[in-house]
Amino acid sequence: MRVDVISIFPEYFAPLDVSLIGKARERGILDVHLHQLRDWARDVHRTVDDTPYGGGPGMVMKPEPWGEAIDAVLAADPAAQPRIIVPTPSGVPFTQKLAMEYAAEPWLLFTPARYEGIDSRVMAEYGARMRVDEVSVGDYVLAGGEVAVLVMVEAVGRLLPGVLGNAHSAVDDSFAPGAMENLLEGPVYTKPPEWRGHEVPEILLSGHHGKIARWRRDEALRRTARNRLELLAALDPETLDKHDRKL
Ligand code: 6GU
Repeated sequence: MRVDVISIFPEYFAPLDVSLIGKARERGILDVHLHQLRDWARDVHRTVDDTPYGGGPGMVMKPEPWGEAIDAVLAADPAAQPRIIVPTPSGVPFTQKLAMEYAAEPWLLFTPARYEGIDSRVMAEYGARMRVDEVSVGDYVLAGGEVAVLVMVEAVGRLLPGVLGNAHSAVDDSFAPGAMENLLEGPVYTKPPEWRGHEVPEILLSGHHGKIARWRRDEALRRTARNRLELLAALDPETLDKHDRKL
């Protein structure tokens, strides 16, 4: 998968050199291209923002540098088109489902903004020619979209074939389609069996796979009810019944 990021802070993406994503890049599974938006500014000060039409606080990112930067990225492969992802707190929620959708794309282009966001005509221009998603990573406001891009690249990158080893699989993840759809994972334990007076639940030491599976599912349901009641409410009763009848 190719990933392009246009930002006024390309140095924000140093973490993509590290760990799982860093390895995926070394192995050629993920091809990341970072671009400095200011390279496409026209004036000596390399200005990328201006005051908002209609008044109000803050600054808005000018359309011209974004247009030229995006055109330059698109020219890297005229035979293909990336899915353009515009991080914004006003966007649709980024979910595991969307991460899986992005993981199936050959090319993603992220356009993280600073200030009050990008002049909306940029999204209109490219939205008329290709898929442009305005996406939010949660109901809070970040100083810019860069960290949101790190979140999305990590969530998508770990789903690419060959990135996760057998040691950890995406199948049992919270939110994974299937049995864990809309459920949070329960607690996990490792050795020693007793630590500072806290014991590992006995069932996990029993070797009884059927009972362990039932216990894990109960814990997942319990944690979901406690932390995310709205997820439990959204569970399809048929799905719930199907996976629970098996245990
Ligand atoms: Cl994608 N950007 C910013 N600036 N703030 C956010 C966000 C994105 N998602 C949640 N808050």
